[in-house]
Parts: sequence; C-alpha cells; structure tokens
Amino acid sequence: MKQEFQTICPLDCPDACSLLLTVEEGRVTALRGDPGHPFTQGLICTKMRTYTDIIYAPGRILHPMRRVGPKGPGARFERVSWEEALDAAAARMREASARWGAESILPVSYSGTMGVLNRNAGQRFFHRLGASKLLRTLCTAACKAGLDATLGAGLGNDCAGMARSDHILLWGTNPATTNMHILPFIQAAREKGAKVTVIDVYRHRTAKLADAFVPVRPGTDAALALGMMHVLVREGLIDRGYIGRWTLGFEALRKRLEEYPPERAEAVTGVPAAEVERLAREYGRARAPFVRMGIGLSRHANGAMIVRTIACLPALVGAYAKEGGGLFEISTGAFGLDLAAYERPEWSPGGTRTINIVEVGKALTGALGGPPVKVLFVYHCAAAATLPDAGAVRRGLLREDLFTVVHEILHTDTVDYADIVLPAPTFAESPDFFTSYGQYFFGLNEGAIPPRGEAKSNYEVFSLLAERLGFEEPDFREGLWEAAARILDTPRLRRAGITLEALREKRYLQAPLNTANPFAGGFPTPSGRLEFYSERMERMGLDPLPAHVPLAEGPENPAHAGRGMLQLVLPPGHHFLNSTGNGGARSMKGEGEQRLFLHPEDARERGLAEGEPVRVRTARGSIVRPLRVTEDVPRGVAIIPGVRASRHSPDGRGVNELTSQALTDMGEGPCYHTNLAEAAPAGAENGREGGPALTGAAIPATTQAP
Ligand SMILES: Nc1nc2c(c(=O)[nH]1)N[C@H]1C(S)=C(S)[C@@H](COP(=O)(O)OP(=O)(O)OC[C@H]3O[C@@H](n4cnc5c(=O)[nH]c(N)nc54)[C@H](O)[C@@H]3O)O[C@H]1N2
Ligand SMILES: Nc1nc2c(c(=O)[nH]1)N[C@H]1C(S)=C(S)[C@@H](COP(=O)(O)OP(=O)(O)OC[C@H]3O[C@@H](n4cnc5c(=O)[nH]c(N)nc54)[C@H](O)[C@@H]3O)O[C@H]1N2
Ligand code: SF4
Ligand SMILES: [Mo]
Repeated sequence: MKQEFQTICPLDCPDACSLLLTVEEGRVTALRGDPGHPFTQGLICTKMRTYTDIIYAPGRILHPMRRVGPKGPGARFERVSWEEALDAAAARMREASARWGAESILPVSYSGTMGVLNRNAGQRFFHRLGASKLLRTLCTAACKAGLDATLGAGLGNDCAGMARSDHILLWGTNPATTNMHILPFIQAAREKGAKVTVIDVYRHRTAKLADAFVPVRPGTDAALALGMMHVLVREGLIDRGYIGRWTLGFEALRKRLEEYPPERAEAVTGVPAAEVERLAREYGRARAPFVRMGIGLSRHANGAMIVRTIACLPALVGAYAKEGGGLFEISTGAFGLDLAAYERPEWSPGGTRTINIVEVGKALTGALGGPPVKVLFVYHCAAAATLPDAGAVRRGLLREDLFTVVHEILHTDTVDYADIVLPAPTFAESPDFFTSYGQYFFGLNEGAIPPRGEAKSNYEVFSLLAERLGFEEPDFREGLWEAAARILDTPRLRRAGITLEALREKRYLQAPLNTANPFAGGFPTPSGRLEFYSERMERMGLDPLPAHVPLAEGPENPAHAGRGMLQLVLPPGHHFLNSTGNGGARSMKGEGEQRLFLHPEDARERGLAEGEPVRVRTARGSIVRPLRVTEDVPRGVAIIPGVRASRHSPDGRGVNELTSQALTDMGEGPCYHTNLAEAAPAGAENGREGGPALTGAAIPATTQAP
C-alpha cells in the first residue's frame, strides 16, 4: 500500500519546507516538496530529495551501545539495552553531581532537528539537574544582536515580497545552496526587469546566476555599506520624509558618513570607488530595492556591526515601507512561543554557570576555570565536526576522566568519543512542530513511519532519564502534544487562532504579523524608530554609530601586513546541511572531494598546482586538501566549502580544525569566517606537521577598534 504523509523538513535551513513523504510497506520511498505550501511551492533541494540515504544509511545507529576499548577514531562498541544505557548515564550524572557539583555536567545540543519540542527537550531536565547551562550561539546570535541594535528584533520584510522588487542585493548569502525557495521570487522579479547583484567574498553558484557580482574582502561589508550611504546622502538620493518619521540619529549618522567617501570604501573592501558609486546610485534610484542579507556574513569578529550597518541602508531610501522593498535576514522574532513554560529556566539554581557552545573546546580542556566538566551529554549536534576549534574539542573529548553520552542517528566523529551511544530517530519517525528562521510559517509533523530499530526521540530520552533521577515534576510525564499546546498558549497566538488544533487542521499557519512589513507600525527598539544611533550600544561600551571595525585577525592589522596571509572562509557545502550530508551516499558523491579554492596568482606565488595536496594552516591547526585553482575566488582569499567531519576527510582532520573559539562583537557568536591562513605544498614538509611558523600568540583573537 502506498500512502503520503505531510511533514516539515527538520534540517537547520531557513526554508523549513513542507514535505510530502511517500511510504510503501512501512518504508519511505520518496520525498517531495509540498505544492500547496506558499513558501515551499512544490520544490525540494538535493539534500532532502536524497534523505532516504540517511533514514536507511547502512551505518545508522539502531540500538543503544557501550564503548569497548579506547576512545577516538576507530572506537568499538557493543550493543546494550536501553535500561543498561540509561542506568549508566543516570549513575554517572548522580556521581558527578555528588563529587564535583552538578555544574560538572554539560549538555551540548544544537540543530540536528529544528523541531521545537525535540530541539529543546533537554532544557528542563538539565535545569532541574542544575547542570551547566549551554548558550547556543552558533547560528543566528550575532546577526540577531546586529538586527536588534538597528531594527529592535530578528524580523524583516518577507522574502516572498522580492517578487515585486526592481532591485535585489544578495549580500553575503548563496541562496542557490542555502535558501533555494527564494529563487522563484527572485526569478519573478527578474522577469519584470529587476536587477540582481551578489555581494560576496567568492563567486558561488548564485553569483554565477546573478546579473552582477561584487567581490568584497571578508569582514569589510560595513565599509561598503557606509560608502554607499555616503553617496546616497551626498547625491540626495534619500527619503527625508521616511527618515524624519521613522529613524533616530540621522544627523549623527550623516556626520559619520563624512568619514566614508567611496575612496575609503575602496581601500578597505577592494571594491573600486566608481563601483561603490554605481551600487549606491542603482540602489538609491530603485523603486523598491530589497536586500537579502546572509547569516554567514555575521560570522566574523565584527559581524554584528556589519549586520547592523547594512540594516541602516534601506531606511535611508524608505525601502522598509515600500511594497517589494526592504531587508530580510532572519524571522525568528515573529513566532512568540512561550518557551520558558517548556524549558523551565527558573529550575536552574541561581548563579549556575553558562558555557557558550563556541567555547566547548575550552570548557573540556579546563581553560575556562570553574568546576571540571566530567559528564558531557551531546544530542542532535555533530560537535566534533561543527564546533569551532575542533582540535581543542577533540583533545577534550579524549580525556579519560570524561564520561560522554551521545544521542545520534548516524555514526559521527563525536560518537567515536562516546561512552554510551543512544539511537535517535529521523524526522520521518519523530513528530514535532516547527517555526522557521527564513519565512513566517508554523508547521506540523505528525511522523510517517515508526522509529527504526530502537530509536527514541530527544523528548522520550529526557522523560526516561528524569524518571531514573527521581524528578517528580509533572512536566516530565506530560505527552509531547500537551507540551506543544502549552508552548503555543500565549495571548497573542491565541488571539490569532494559532493553536495546536488549528495547526492539526491546516498543517501550516502564518505568524500573526504584517509579514510584508513588520515595521509598518514602528520598530521594536527602545525609541520605536530604526536606530542609526544606538544608546544601548553606547551603554555596552560600543560605538553607537555604524562603523567599519578592522579584524584583528585580518590584513588591516599592521601585525599581519606583508606576511602574505590568506583570508580563509569556510562556507556551507551544496549537498550537505552542515555536516549532516556526510552520512548520505548520494550527498557525498554530489559534493565530491573537498578542495581548497585559490586564485591563480595566489597559487602561483606559493608554488601550488591544480589537484596537488596543500597544507592550509591557521593559528589553530592545519589540514591538507587538494587545490582547485579558480578565478571565482579573489586574490588574498581562500575558500573551503562544506563542513566535512574528520572521518570523511582525507587526512583525518575536518575543516573546523582551522577555526577559532573567538566570539563576535555582539551576541557572542562564532567567527567561522575570520581566519588568517597560510597555504604551502603539503609534500614539501617531509611528513612534518609543520610548514611556515604561525603561532597563536601572533594573532589576537578579538577585534579592536583602529
Ligand atoms: N546546502 C546547505 N544549505 C544550508 C546549510 C548548509 O550547510 N548547506 N546550512 C544551513 C544553516 S545552519 C544556515 S545558518 C544557513 C546559512 O545560510 P546563509 O545565511 O546563506 O549563510 P552562509 O551560507 O553561512 O554564508 C553566506 C555567504 O557569506 C559569505 N561570506 C562570508 N564572509 C563574508 C563577508 O565578510 N562578506 C560577504 N559579503 N560575504 C561573506 C560566504 O562566502 C557565503 O557565500 O544555511 C542553511 N542552509
Ligand atoms: N566551518 C564551518 N562550520 C560550521 C558552519 C559553517 O558555515 N562553517 N556553520 C555552523 C552553523 S550555522 C551551524 S547551525 C552548526 C550546526 O551544527 P550541528 O547542530 O552539529 O549540525 P549538523 O552537522 O547538521 O549535526 C546535527 C546532528 O544531529 C543529528 N540529529 C538529527 N536529528 C536528530 C534528533 O532528532 N535527535 C538526535 N539526538 N540527533 C539528531 C544528525 O544525525 C547530525 O549528526 O554548524 C556550524 N559549523
Ligand atoms: S534542507 Fe531546506 S530547502 Fe531542503 S527540504 Fe529542508 S528546508 Fe527545504
Ligand atoms: Mo546555522
């Protein structure tokens, strides 16, 4: 018998698609995009089209396991019962609490599933336990902080509106890879004559489809935006009415802009002054310009300031209020769930420490101070592959005195370090409800097939652990949908008719706000206006006005001038969702061998040839990858696309060996794209783990003002 089930894609992707799963004889045989969903529009990406490779992966974890023998690559496991596995985990947590205090227990979770219930299932358990709290900042924290400063929230004009724009800037985003469901809106605009410009650090898939590509040096976009704003003001291409009614601090901004003539923008960004002027004039003369800003852009030590600065641009021309115009980066501010009712932050004892997920490497190697981490509980996170400074994470995970539980679908790098492994279900097997960070729809997944093997969801695991630890709060005994109903039960959502019942009936519901322009009634800032000048930033000791802040680990730092260093950026791969595609046969084949991309001149100067192994080194570590010589990458920039785990890397070293635990200027996010690197022939080292000397001490980790 053939049946079709409607679900939501659980991957950490802005599109949060509605999917139709074909099930035959209890087996998922096909996945397709739901033609009825206004954002999905029947389209599906390559990652999800081939997702049966993950549901039925030969290496899928189907039973609880216990490690036998040493930790690390090649670790061996034997099957145990759920009883044994949970008893062992509970006993270790009890013991660690008694000996070192509950803060010696650290949960690490991120975005294997974006289902609201399962993504956050451990929160109340670890709060009740008194464990160290995890600050989950990998993805949107820095851009949210930047948007908060200017707009007051993580909101923007709905990307569907792009269909009515006449001028589109794709700024630090590669939607053909990371956000494909906006392409039909862009195409519709283009058919009516809109121009599409990509501003990025390399010519990616989307840049090749666009009308124009503007390469910028990594971490310099604020200077480009300020140069454009300088021209807009100088040439009177601004909307004084909008500025007067809806913004704060224009006079201060105008003065600041005097410091950023196009010539300065050129010197900082590498974009010729004439090109800065052209970009500004096209933008200023457009009827309804739309900026789709990427999140990747914010993964720099100055990332929040970059986001905040670009978000000022549409206000100068009044684009936020124009049909088809405006700006979008994230929509997380729209949904207004009562997560506290679910997560119970009040159960965590006062003063409990918080550990930033960016700094898990430091936490595990004792570099943060405080109680040692003795029990690590990793769920829906490929920590050893995706967290920055993977070398430090790996050294921590190798500690003999660390007890690690990993709850996973697949055998990831992290599993190699687990004492106990618990089997998790895929979304086809695990009901949940969803919001989105790239569009404005709630969605529901009631599952399609029973869990494979003995897999249990995050939600179930924490209910079972709570029982073992004797937690008596009724929360731990409530059913999944009871919890969902409580999370959705807010006055705003109730008024808008957004309830679990309504979601069951309609399958997806739009968030209750004016999605075309969430700022039509004012901005959710302290002043109610878009803040060119931010008193909150001033109070934080930051520059209250938009500014270009040079990267300390960047070519503008005199300490690095003339050293021939490359700015290394590590953007997502087309066939993977973070490291998740590493586990799918067709994704691996589609993505092919991972390579280092360099400009022909940079390759020549270093004696590097196409296809040859190159050692790429930063202050954190080094990896070896074959070279691709390409003019798609500007001079001075190096690109390695795709989050590849160690076990799927030729040298046993994943890309995040190269990244740092530095934090962004606001939001405490990661700096995956702020790296200075050297590249040298791997063969020239006679097997030595060496190459040109580059020490951690040479590179200050944080950004400083000039
Ligand atoms: N195929 C695929 N899709 C994905 C993901 C994936 O791994 N693979 N990951 C998902 C996740 S978790 C997220 S958060 C989103 C992120 O998706 P996006 O918001 O699109 O962000 P990124 O793709 O991380 O980065 C976007 C672009 O920023 C560029 N960039 C880096 N530094 C700079 C800079 O200084 N200036 C400019 N102008 N550009 C810069 C990179 O080259 C890259 O092309 O994508 C999601 N979708
Ligand atoms: N170099 C570099 N590194 C990056 C990025 C980058 O652009 N460059 N992007 C960063 C970003 S934006 C993000 S969001 C992070 C994401 O980092 P992660 O959250 O680690 O994302 P994934 O690599 O997709 O790993 C998720 C894991 O969860 C498992 N999983 C899926 N569903 C479930 C479930 O229901 N339960 C359990 N227990 N497990 C499940 C999957 O099998 C998978 O191994 O990576 C970051 N790392
Ligand atoms: S990964 Fe993104 S584009 Fe692909 S199906 Fe999931 S939500 Fe849609
Ligand atoms: Mo992300």
